[in-house]
Amino acid sequence: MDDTRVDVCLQQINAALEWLLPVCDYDEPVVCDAMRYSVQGGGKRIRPLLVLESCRLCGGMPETAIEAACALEMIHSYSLVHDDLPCMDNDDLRRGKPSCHKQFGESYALLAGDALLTEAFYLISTAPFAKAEPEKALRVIALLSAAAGANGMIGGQVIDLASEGKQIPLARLQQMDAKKTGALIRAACQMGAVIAGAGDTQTAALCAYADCIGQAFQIVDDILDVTGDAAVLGKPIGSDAANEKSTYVSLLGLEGAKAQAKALTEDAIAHLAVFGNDAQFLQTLAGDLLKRTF
Ligand code: GRG
Repeated sequence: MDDTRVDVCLQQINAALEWLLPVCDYDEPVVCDAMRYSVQGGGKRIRPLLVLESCRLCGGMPETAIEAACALEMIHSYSLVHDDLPCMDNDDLRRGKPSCHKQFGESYALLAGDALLTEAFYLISTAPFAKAEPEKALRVIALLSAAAGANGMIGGQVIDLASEGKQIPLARLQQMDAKKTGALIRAACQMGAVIAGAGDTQTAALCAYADCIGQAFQIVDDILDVTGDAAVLGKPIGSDAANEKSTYVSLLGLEGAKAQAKALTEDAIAHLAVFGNDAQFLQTLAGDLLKRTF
């Protein structure tokens, strides 16, 4: 990928998150500190990158989508904070640092996650693009809330919890991951498209691209849990096997999972054909996600 362009986008996202996260207006800043700690903890920023680039690719100005991009990253961060809690995965490490509840305690981690989710929607509803074009903001809010909600990301987590200690078939694993991982990735592309005022063909192509990279992303996650380097990943490996979880690796074998991720990445890139030569950023992003080591 054009490293300079990615670096510029990442700097914009990180700077925007810094000033868009709420500042505490009373004398107990612990939850605001926990929110900042969790959001600014070294994530890859894939979802906000997808929002900004989808917007640009559909003819919009990426700057108009920055609040929506940051809101999505806040929701992603909340999901990680809650996922690490003792009542969920009970993970002590996230991105190589103590997880939020290890650093701030369970009660404050719970509240920080709740606040990140709530503030995300405040951010979109008060963004400049929402004031200029409120109907677009309503569509973005509907997309994001559906993707994060009971039939989206939360639904994926429910299937995950209900599958504990069981072997599940491939179709069930795909359904779980389409919700748990895929829904926010698809929403990222859709949100960028809506803000740009994209037509149906562009939106459909971006959704198809997102669905392919979303599934490939989860397959690579499963592969890294077997072959990854714990120091690079920032968390221990082997947890899926230790918990006897069905994964793409357990169901397809390591080589089968790698082949599936590669095929999905190629399909993702093919779906970008409608954008011609302008889609290089998203093409390269798909390839980079396939090769990622963390
Ligand atoms: C809200 C209770 C509650 C649970 C949410 C979806 C979910 C449940 C938790 C997310 C945890 C998880 C492992 C989801 C799978 C998707 C995934 C691989 C997330 C990691 O995303 P990256 O790699 O993270 O983009 P970084 O650290 O780069 O931001």
